[in-house]
Amino acid sequence: MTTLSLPLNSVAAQHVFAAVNEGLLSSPKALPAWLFYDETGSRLFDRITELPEYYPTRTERAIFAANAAEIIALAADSHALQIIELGAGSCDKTRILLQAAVERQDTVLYEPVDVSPAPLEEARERIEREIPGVLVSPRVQDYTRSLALDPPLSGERRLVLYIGSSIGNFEPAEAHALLAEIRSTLDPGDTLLVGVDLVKEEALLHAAYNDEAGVTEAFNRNLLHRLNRELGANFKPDLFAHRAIWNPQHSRIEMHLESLLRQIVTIPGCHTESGTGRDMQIEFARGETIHTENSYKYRPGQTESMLESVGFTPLKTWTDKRGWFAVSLARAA
Ligand code: AVJ
Repeated sequence: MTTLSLPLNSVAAQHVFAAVNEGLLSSPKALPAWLFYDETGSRLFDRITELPEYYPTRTERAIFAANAAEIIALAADSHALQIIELGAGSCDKTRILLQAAVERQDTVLYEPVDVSPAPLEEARERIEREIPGVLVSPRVQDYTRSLALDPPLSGERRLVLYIGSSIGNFEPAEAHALLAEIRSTLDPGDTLLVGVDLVKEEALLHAAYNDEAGVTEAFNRNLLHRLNRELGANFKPDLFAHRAIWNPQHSRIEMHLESLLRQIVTIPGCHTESGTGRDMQIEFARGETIHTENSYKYRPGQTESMLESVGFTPLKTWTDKRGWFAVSLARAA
């Protein structure tokens, strides 16, 4: 029996261990999508957003570019705005909205929240250099576990950004609960901007998650590399194939890692709340998969009704010409 004590000293590693303990010892095997975003994974995701096949990021950015002034004006409702972003990552598209906000008011407080610290730090440096007037106050936090927002500065209204189709990772009931949680932390008058990817032709969806260059494949497999790095597991990532398939019943792209043969993987034990200290032996049948992500695609109007059901009043929805992506603004009622 090997007992790993060093890497698991951090709370973060224990969080990873707990997720693995829960997801790989159950059947079917699954891991939560937040595990993708270590430093390597965040960089791979940034490369995904630039792939020719991956339309969501550039489509949402175009919607912001065309409508930023209107979005900000509607959200502000003649007050000053403070902007909070959940799952901010590299904050790239947000800069368009921040630019529009500083054009209306001299200074804007911007609080990006993300589980990955490195992209947040880079974004802070870049935004403060490129958009004078924006004060960036990053927060490393898993907003799905706790969403304690600071109270607004007096007289200011908060605009929460939940963009990039991040909500697509959640099952409908979880998405609903998360929006309800966001609503409960806001005051009447505050607003929420949600970006969702829309249902479209299957070939387009399939290509976006099965790119020619193999970046999505690397992003998916990085999860196993991460478990090797952080938990001392002995996954051979090449023995798992990237699978991304459209599930029409659930209106979602599913990503899986499929074991190419029968194999047993060992994860050293650890003494934590969820660990017994004994090594974990994980057996994979040939063809068995680890379900690593769901990416739900919405139908027009669906976001608005969900927002309404948790106490928001939908104000306006913007889409692109092809109807591929939608951005909805709603006010806390
Ligand atoms: C960051 C959740 C919006 O679902 O499209 C990209 C993540 N996964 N390629 C998405 C992702 C594979 C992405 N989200």
